[in-house]
Amino acid sequence: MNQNFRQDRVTGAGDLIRGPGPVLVGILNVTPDSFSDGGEFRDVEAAVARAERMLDEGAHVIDVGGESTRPGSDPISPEEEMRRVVPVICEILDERPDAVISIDTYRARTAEAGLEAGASIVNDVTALRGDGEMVKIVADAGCPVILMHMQGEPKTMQKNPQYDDVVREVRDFLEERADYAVSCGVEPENIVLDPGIGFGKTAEHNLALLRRLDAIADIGFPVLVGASRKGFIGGITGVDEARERIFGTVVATVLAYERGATFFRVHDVRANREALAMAEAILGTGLGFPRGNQTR
Ligand code: HH2
Repeated sequence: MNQNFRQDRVTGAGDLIRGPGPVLVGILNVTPDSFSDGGEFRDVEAAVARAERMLDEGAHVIDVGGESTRPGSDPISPEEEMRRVVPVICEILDERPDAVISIDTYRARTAEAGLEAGASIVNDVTALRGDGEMVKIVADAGCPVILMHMQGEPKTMQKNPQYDDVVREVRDFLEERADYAVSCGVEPENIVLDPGIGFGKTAEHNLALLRRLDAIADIGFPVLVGASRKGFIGGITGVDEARERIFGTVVATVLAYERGATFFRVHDVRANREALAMAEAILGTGLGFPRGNQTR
């Protein structure tokens, strides 16, 4: 166990992911170029205000990212990524010491810096393939990790995504990545799987995965869905402006919940929380949303 990580935080995050009921992960992009909110939360003050608002609206986790992975995006340097995210994590925790923070990065050094600053979950869109050192950071920290499927890399992934059977291939990939993580010392109860909506997938691929999320949930780990405001929702609903794709997003959230997803990475926390509260009530699955902001 790496003692630089704040053990109380990591334990709290583990309890959170193992708890019952849906988990709302609020998106905080500290980037100039994210697809729906790029540039909005670049300075620390604006980013912290956004995080606090999402916590007040019911987010259980704040996912802080310093590099856009939107289709066509270029990577930035690790130094720049750390410069963007570490002060924001520190400042959120100064204001809200109980906040659970995940760090959205595929770089081990950034993950390590984020964990040292007080983040307690690693969200890796490469599912531990992007940086050979990442699995060790996660295993040593004993923290939860989100393993996401992506075909190709952000720069080119939407050019011509191809699958014979998208559900089977994504399922097999995630199962293999979870096995790899466990073989390297990650605790199985710290793993969350994510089909990677919009990452090397056409609208049809995204819809097939959302329709058959039960196949991903059957692997035996909690499932995260990140459909919020994404392009395929714009294509279906005719809403060009990403930040206006709230209605399409909440339908994706609710139907994903019905099919077994329990983590939802969203921009619009309040709308998704209210939709999930209704879904829980109708399905009779709920323990009752809303619960305390950060303690479940
Ligand atoms: N989507 C994005 C970024 N990180 N992480 C997980 N686990 N799952 C996702 O679906 C996911 C993710 C892309 O969305 P966003 O952060 O809003 O935009 P950008 O990459 O342009 O910053």
